[in-house]
Amino acid sequence: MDGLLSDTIGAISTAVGNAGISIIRLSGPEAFSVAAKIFRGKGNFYEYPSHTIHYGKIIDPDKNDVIDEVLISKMAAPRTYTCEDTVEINCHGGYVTASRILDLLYRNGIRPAEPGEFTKRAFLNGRVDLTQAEAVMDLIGSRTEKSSKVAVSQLEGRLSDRINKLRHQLVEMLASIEVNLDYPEYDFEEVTADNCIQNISLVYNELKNLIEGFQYGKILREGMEVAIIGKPNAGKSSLLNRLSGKNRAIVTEIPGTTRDILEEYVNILGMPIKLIDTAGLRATENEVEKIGVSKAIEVMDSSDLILFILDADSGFEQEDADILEKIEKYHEKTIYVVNKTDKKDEDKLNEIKERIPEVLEISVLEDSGINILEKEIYQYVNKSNFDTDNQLLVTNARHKKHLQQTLADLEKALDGIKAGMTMDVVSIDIKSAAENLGYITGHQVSEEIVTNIFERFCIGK
Ligand SMILES: Nc1nc2c(ncn2[C@@H]2O[C@H](COP(=O)(O)OP(=O)(O)OP(=O)(O)O)[C@@H](O)[C@H]2O)c(=O)[nH]1
Ligand SMILES: [Mg+2]
Repeated sequence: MDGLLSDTIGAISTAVGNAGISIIRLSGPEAFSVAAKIFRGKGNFYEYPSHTIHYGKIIDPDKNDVIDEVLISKMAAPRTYTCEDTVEINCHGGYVTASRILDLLYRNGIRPAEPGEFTKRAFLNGRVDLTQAEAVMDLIGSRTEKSSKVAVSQLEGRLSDRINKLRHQLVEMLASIEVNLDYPEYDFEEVTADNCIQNISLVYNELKNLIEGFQYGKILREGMEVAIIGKPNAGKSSLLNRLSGKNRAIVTEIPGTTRDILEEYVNILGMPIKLIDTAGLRATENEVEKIGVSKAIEVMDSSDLILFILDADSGFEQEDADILEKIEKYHEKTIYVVNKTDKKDEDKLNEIKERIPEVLEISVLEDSGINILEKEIYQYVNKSNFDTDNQLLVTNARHKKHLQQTLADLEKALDGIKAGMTMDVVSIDIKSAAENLGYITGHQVSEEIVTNIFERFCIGK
């Protein structure tokens, strides 16, 4: 057996903290012998059938101390998460009990699992591929139902199936080229420039579609970034507090209250949104405020959507005109909102409506118009024609990078064929493309990448 997998690992698999129960998981060749040593229940642990659960006690064999009453599950390789012998101990929750059991296990030859090591073993033992392993991580981190749906679909291997199919097409093409070159005496079907271009283009277009879905996938995974922009005192922080349901930002009637960028994750109609509150935009001499203003301008550029907040209490002012000018180039990704419509000063409101006809009227104070704003934000994300339930989405930056490299390789191959290069030269680029696709699913992957990916897992998974 691989040296890396010959030891037995253990960790608390449930969240750290006070809870009804905690689950400690062991995986590896010594899992059963160590469990047998510290568990006292009815009968002999070794004789329990696989995939059964048993009541008993965890005893420190050195001191004969009872540590906890537990339920223990025994699962024999290979039908387990890691494909190795696995034991799960359901003990009472709370950090102290679980830590005492863990400590006992470590004293008896179990090694503490590194973050993601259980899933890494599942990968190294061939039970899941890399995209599936990464999906486990996404699932743990998903903030909404939609993003967890995408992760589950990757966990089921849909993305890997597609990538493998495309990779297989390239490998077949390589094989045909090689057969043609190496065995000209045999009567194989000739690989012509035309059918090569055709085959490569098919793969190329499919990859392109996958990459185009990335931006939307990223929004689902990490949350769409929505920046709240406007002049001081318009009610930006009040809106952040209202949408997040928390008293997150300081709100005062003093213009220039918010100085720094504030971020808060909110869930709008099932969509993860990263709301960003910013400093009110105005010309200022105050050094701190100046930095805040320039940060707000940066955020305008990087965010996926801007909410430009105007103020019905003050009407349309020079500061609004200045912002309007700055925001013009982001018109496509801006929702215009006028707050404080409870003030009922029709003239001032009309002043704003004249300048910005399509402005959404809200009052954070009276909680009016907020639902409509939430719907608009939601619709903005969904106006891209993505059917999240059925569309295969690339959500992971690592996958996207390799897809882009594959595309570049295929472009080179296509250019080469068109420039009349010989097939053995062209096949170098096709081979590189196939390799790049292999990196995504881990069919060809260096230890370095594997380690890098699994380090980001939480311990116990
Ligand atoms: N009447 C009324 N007052 C509001 C409304 N929303 C916010 N305010 C008040 O407007 C003032 C400014 O609110 P903030 O949320 O701090 O405004 P801001 O845009 O974050 O201001 P800066 O951080 O200074 O840029 C506070 O006194 C709020 O209570 C509203 O809908 N109606
Ligand atoms: Mg503020």
